[in-house]
Formats: sequence, C-alpha cells, structure tokens
Amino acid sequence: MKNLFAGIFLCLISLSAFPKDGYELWLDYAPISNQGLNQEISSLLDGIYFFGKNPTYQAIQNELNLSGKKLVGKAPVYTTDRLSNTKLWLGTREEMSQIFGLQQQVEIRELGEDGFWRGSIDFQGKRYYAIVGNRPLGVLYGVFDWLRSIQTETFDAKQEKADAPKVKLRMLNHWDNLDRTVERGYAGFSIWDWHRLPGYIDPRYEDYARANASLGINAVSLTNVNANARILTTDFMKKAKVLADLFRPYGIKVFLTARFSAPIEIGGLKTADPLDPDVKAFWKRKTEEMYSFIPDFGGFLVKANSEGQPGPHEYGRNHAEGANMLADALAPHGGVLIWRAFVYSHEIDEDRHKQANTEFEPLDGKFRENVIIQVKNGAIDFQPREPFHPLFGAMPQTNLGMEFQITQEYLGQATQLVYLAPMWQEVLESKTYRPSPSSTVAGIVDGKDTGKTLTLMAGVSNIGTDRNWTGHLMAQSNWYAFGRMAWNPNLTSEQIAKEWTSMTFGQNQVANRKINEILLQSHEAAVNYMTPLGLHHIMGRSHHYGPGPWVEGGRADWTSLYYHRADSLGIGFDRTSTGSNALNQYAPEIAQKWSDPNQIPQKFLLWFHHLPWDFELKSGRTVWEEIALHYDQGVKTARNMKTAWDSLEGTIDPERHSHVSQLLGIQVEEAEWWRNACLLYFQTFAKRPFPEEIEKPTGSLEYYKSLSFPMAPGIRPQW
Ligand code: BDP
Repeated sequence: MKNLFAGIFLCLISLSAFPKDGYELWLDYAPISNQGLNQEISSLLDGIYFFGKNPTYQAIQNELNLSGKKLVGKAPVYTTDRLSNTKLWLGTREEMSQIFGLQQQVEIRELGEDGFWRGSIDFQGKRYYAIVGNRPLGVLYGVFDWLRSIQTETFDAKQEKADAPKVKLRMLNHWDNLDRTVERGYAGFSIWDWHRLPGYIDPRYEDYARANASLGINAVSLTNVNANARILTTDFMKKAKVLADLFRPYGIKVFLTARFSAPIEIGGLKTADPLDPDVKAFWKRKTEEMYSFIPDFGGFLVKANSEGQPGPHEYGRNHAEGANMLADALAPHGGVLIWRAFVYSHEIDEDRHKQANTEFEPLDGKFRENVIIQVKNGAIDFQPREPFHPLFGAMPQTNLGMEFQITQEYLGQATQLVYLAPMWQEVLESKTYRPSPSSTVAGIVDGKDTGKTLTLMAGVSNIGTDRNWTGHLMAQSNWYAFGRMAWNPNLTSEQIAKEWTSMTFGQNQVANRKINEILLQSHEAAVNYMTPLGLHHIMGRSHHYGPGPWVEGGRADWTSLYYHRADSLGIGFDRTSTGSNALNQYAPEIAQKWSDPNQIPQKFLLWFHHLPWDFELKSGRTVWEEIALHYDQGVKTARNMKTAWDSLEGTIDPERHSHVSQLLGIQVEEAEWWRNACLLYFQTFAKRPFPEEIEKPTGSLEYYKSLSFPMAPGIRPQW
C-alpha cells in the first residue's frame, strides 16, 4: 500500500509539478517508479567513494547530485573512506588496481582510452558496485551509461557491462555564424554568444556539454563550414578558449572551421596558395597561437572549393596539397585536419553525383596521416533518402569519416517529426564490397574494414537557443541517436528509440510503444510524401522548405529539373552507362545489379534510371501509379502519426503533448502540400489519371507555385 501511494505521488510529481519544456533533454531523470530499483539506487547513492580527484570527477559528482535528487528524491552521500559505509566505487583502473585481479586489469585496459567497465565487486568480504575507466573520462561515460540503465529501469547489479566507443572522433558540426545566425538552423539562434564571451558564461554551455558527454560525443566544431576568417583572430581565440576550458572535463575537444583564404583576409598576404612559404608560415603561426590558448585544440574543419568557398584550386593545387599544408601546421601539436569531400562545381559539366569521386579518388594515399576526409552519407546532399556515397570503399588508403545531417534541412526542418536513425542505419549497413567483399559503410567508418584508427563520425547539429534546444521536441531524438550511433554504428534505430523514449517520457510502456512506432515510421513517411522511389532535390529554392519540383533557372545543379528530368516520356536521372554512368563509381557488384531497373532496390529506382511513365514494376503497377501511391501513403502515415500521438493526451504532460500535437498538425498539412504539389506537377508530364485508390490532390498547381517564403529560417543572410 505504501508503495502504491509512493508510486502515485511520484507520478503526480512527474506529471504536474514541473511544467516540461524539454530543456532537460533525455537527462530529465524522472523519479524511478519501480520501488525495488528505487531503494537499490538510493542505497548505492548513500556511500560514494571517488578513488581520485580531478575536474571530470567533479563533473560526475555534479551529475550525481542532480540526478540523485530527481531519481530517488535525495542527495547522494560521499565518503572519504573507501571501505566503511561505501557502496559505489568510482575510479580509474590504475587508481583501483589493487582491487582487480590481473586478468580483469588486462580486460579493462583493452577497452581503450574511452572504455568503461561496471559491475559488482566482492572485496574483503563486502560487495561494492564499481564504475571503472582507463581514464577519468571513461568513468564519466560509465556513470552516464549506468544512469541510462536506471532511467530505462533496466539496471541489474548482477550484470557486468563493458563498453567502448567504436569511433574515435564523435563530433558535432555547428553551422553557426559569428553573428549567431545558424545556417540551416531551425531552433533559434546559435547558442554561442560570441559577443558576450569571454566575460559571460551562459549556463547552457555546461548543459550542452553534459548532454553530449552522456552520449559519448567528444568533439565539436563551433563554427559554420562556410567560414569566417575572423574566428582565427586573437580576440575570438580567447572566446573559444572559454568554451574549450568548460568542455574539457566532459572530454569534448574544440575544433574550428578554417577559411582557406584567411591568410589574405586576416594575415595581410596577397595569396593563400598552400605551397607559398608565407602562407605556410601564417598557418603555422596561427596554429601555434591557437594551441597557446587551447592546449588540446582538436584541429580545423575545412570546406574548400565548394559552393563558392575559397580553396587550393584557385592556385592550381589539389585538395591533398591544400589539406596537407594545414595538417602539417597541426601535426606538431597532435591536431587533426578534417577536409570535406562535399565539393562540386557548376562550371564542370559532370553529373554532380560524380564530382567528389572524380576529384578525390586519384588522391587516395596522398593525404597526411592526421587528415580525415569527411564524406556526406550520400553523393548529392543530405536528401530524404540517398544511396551511400561511392567514396566509401573507394579510398582504402585514406582516413574517411562520415558526415550526417542532424538538422532537418531537407527532412521537415523544425515543423516535422522525422526520426533520422533508420536512415542512418540504412546507410551504415550498406554493403560497399570494398575494400573487402564483406565491407560495409559502418566498417569503413569505424575502421574495422580498413584498419584505420583515426576514425570520425560527424553530425551537423540541430541545436539552437530554443528552450527545448532543437525546435521540435522530437528532434531531440536525432541528436540522441546521432551520439549513440557515433559511439556504436551497429546499434539499431529501434534500440535507440526505445532508450530515448523512456529517458524522455518515462516508463509508461503503452505510451512508449506508441511513441516508438511513431518515430520508426516517420522517416519512410517523409520519403514517401517528399521524394519517393529515388526522386531527389525537388524542394523549394534556397530555403529548401516545402516542395519545388518546378524550380528552374540559374545554376543548373541547384534546380529541380536537373535531378528529376521529367518529360513526356518518363522521369528519373539516368546514371547508368547510357547516362552519366555515376553507377560505375560503385563496386561492380552494385553497379551491375543496380543498372538493371528490375533488380535495383525500388527505393533508388529513379535516382539511377530514367523510366517511361508506363514502365511496369514488380508490383504490377506502372511508375506513374507507384509514384502516386507512395505520395498518398506518405500523407496517410503522417495522419496516423498524429492520431496516434493525440491518443496519448493525458498520458504525457500537457506541455509536451500539445507542442508535438500542434506540430504534427502542421506536418499533416505539409505532407498534403508536398503530395498535391508534386503529383499535380508531374501529371503535367505524365498526362495520365491518378490511380483510383488514392485520395486526389486538391488545390491548383499555380497556387502551389506561387507560394513564397522569404522569411524561412536557416538561410544565409546574403541569399
Ligand atoms: C547544403 C546546405 C548549405 C551548406 C552545404 C554544405 O544547403 O547551406 O553550406 O550543404 O554542406 O546542404 O556545405
């Protein structure tokens, strides 16, 4: 009976006492409803002993104070005697070496610098629970993992757990400008308050670090890849130093974007030629200065010769010459140079899909060891669905990192609920057949298939000043999922959704099942109502908000017509040998299979093939009918998502329920808008009736074409 009352009490607290605005993210630490677990944790928190002292342990202590009070309703107690009154041991393997047998010491050591072990230990007749790392940071990761098991109510003291990240650099890329606008940002302004730094330290910085560390994210590039050289001036270095100092206990290294023409803009030189001795000296000096402020500075991230950004091509040099010059400046300090493979030029008359491979493949083996080439998941640009980028597997002698986009530029921005983990999983699981027949994208990214150790997974951040950080509350799941997949690219989207949902919304299993279902169908739904069957790049011009299959004029590779190629005969981009032959950039196993429209997975059909409207698919339907059905299905799923969410009213706190419900209302309208606009537009070429079974598009094409959104968020000020 007592337990029942306690349960009701805790439930009431979590439902009503604190209005929830999503600020706490997945670190909300709702009271533990399972009484047995509640008591067990309460008792562990009653005697905590740290085997050492350092800023990371201080961060752990802060987290335990915060979470303890919320989870079990009381502050943890720390002891100074490691044996009497102690229940929970925290420390490094070395600090705790006497406690472990030799075998166990070896096992823990093999977990590497960020790994951890947690479990029960019997020592001198008493049982302790221990969380151990090879470094204090490993202890922090272990503590967050332990807290996650408590939040999801899966903690079992009898079970040992050892874990270590599979990828070395787990990184967020902010596309934040120094004036606090965020390119492709839909959650307010940049959280980096450059103007008031270094004097004013926004408390949010620490919460940001906590959230990232809880996932194992250990690197962050603070500034936009369309870079401003000013970030490399002394004034800004002093500001960046404050953030680096704050992030250090959480194991997060700061990177900055380097504008290739900085030697001219802030160095007073006439050239930025990477082989020029003065240019080299400029970067050497700048890098040294950077390390004088931030001794563990991560390095530079560079976008060069892409979309108008300066780069080595201006001086007749290639990407390797550009990257290596910067890498040489960083190397003496242990820094890493990340160079993006997102390059294409409208002056080159070659399918944009092919340009990165054309430029980079011949440079395989020519980059320094501290260079990583950061490759987007697909060859075009973060489209709702893309086949994996053919650079994965094509450069075995080069460090290749993954770049995912967490911010939903092409996937509903902050008005739509789209859980991106299924898409990332699809890419990571893709077989590349290179360098070995069993290779996958994940195996290349985590080094398993290449033997590389300087590995990277980067995600373009979706974070801004909105109270809930990500604009759409449910987009927090994407930040979360990115971090978890960067830690372990083999985790499944289902697993991650389950964790996130119960950490964010609590332990109502029925509600959680429904939320997970919504999350897991959301990506396929968005692909259906935006770009089914391999269609791509048919969104509104420049802001990329809403449909724009009619976009033409100006730079060809920024139009929709370039990509969908609809005409009276058919639709799709022929990338087989009769067309651009981009398919040839994949391994022969893929190129062969995918060049046959009857064998290619249907989801990539029009990405690689231009097919007649009446081309018959496996389903027995024509291309035209199948397109129409997919658009319609997307809308129906969006509606079902809203109905399912609305049925949770009263189960989820009213603030968060209403927020998501309203946005789902917008999402349904936007899904209908996409379907109507695209189907009406494509029908002008197909000149065929809509299939009987679909709901007919409403509105007029002229109306959809006339819509304009000059104030849409996330665009560059100069656009
Ligand atoms: C595109 C964005 C553009 C970015 C570019 C990039 O539209 O704003 O600058 O990617 O990745 O998706 O550099």
